[in-house]
Amino acid sequence: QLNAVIFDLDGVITDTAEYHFIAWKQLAEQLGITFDRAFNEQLKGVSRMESLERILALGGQADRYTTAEKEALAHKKNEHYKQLIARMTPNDLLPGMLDLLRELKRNHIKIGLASASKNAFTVIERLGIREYFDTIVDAAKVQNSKPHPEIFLTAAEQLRVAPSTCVGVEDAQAGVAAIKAANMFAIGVGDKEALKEADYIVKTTADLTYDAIVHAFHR
Ligand code: B16
Ligand code: MG
Repeated sequence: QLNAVIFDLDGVITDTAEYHFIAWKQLAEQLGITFDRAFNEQLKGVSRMESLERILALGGQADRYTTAEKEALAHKKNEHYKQLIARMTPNDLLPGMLDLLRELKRNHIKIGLASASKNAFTVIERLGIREYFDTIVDAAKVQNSKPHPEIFLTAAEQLRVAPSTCVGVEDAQAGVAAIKAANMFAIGVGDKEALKEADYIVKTTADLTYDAIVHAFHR
């Protein structure tokens, strides 16, 4: 029986990856590091500090800064990111997502959020979908980042449902791995090759309908 659907945020509900990209790119340029969209793909689902480490490593600057300096750099990126997301509106919801949330509610399926972003609350508020979520678990509430299952397990616990009755939805490989490790049914949104660990894959959120989820889960 399907009791809950637990969503990742960035790349599933909305495309904040673009804003992360703009903010990291500006910081990287100030440090003399250039990176492109292809590299940005590798930052999806990865925490803020780990993203910074990867960018510094890309520029051959892995050992150049102290921990305090790195925290200041990450803070600077986040301030820019916060400016960008402050302008988000319900129009920034990915195709079909509002319908899906409505359908889940109508069918009494619980809805959770499991996001590696510390800005998850703000984004959900800006998108105007706070009311749909029965629980929101973000990076500030867990010790271990994806692919560790903690964030998905915490969401299931707060929803008071068994993990095996949950569907998790992710766009990142580490996220799909986290869902599988939590013993949930994993739906991947995006590239078949990259997300091959998922139990069911859709190309875009437009294909992520309530019926498709229920069918896949009971197959
Ligand atoms: P913040 P998700 C992740 O969110 C993003 O995919 C990733 O690119 C970002 O670095 C991470 O959140 C941390 O975000 O700096 O706002 O705490 O995909 O797990 O919803
Ligand atoms: Mg994501």
